[in-house]
Amino acid sequence: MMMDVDKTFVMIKPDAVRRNLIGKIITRFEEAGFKLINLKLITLSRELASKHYAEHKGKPFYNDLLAFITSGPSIAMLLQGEDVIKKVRKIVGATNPEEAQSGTIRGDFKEIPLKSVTENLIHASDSESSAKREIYLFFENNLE
Ligand code: IDP
Ligand code: MG
Repeated sequence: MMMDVDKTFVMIKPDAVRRNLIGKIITRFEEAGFKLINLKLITLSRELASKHYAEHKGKPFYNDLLAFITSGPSIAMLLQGEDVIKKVRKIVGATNPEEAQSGTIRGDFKEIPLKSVTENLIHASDSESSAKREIYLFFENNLE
């Protein structure tokens, strides 16, 4: 099965959806020149969440992470463009919003005071292999 490597999986997490930040976040990716090629609003089941975050199973934050990510709707999307995986990770910013630079999504939209590292607004695939896996999990039909 071949896949275009210039695609990545991004998910606007439930905290950002609750705070009405969907439009502002998508705007950042459009202004960076990336194409939105698929999008859906989805409340993750416990089963899907545990597949998505399988690499974190057993970590101290794992249970909180699953409770949070299933706590309300998320926006799952597929972005396409040159070097999109790496560039999108830069636009997203550091995992811990406290460490995220201004100009990044996590840096600019973090809640002050910070609630937790878990509620960090957005997910983006971190490598070609995770992009492939995550696209398959959420948008099976877009794997080619
Ligand atoms: P990433 O989302 O920047 O790729 P990962 O290390 O893959 O970061 O962690 C997945 C998610 O788990 C993070 O986005 C965040 O929601 C949560 N998380 C990661 N590290 C911590 C932590 O130390 N405390 C609480 N939650 C964390
Ligand atoms: Mg990650």
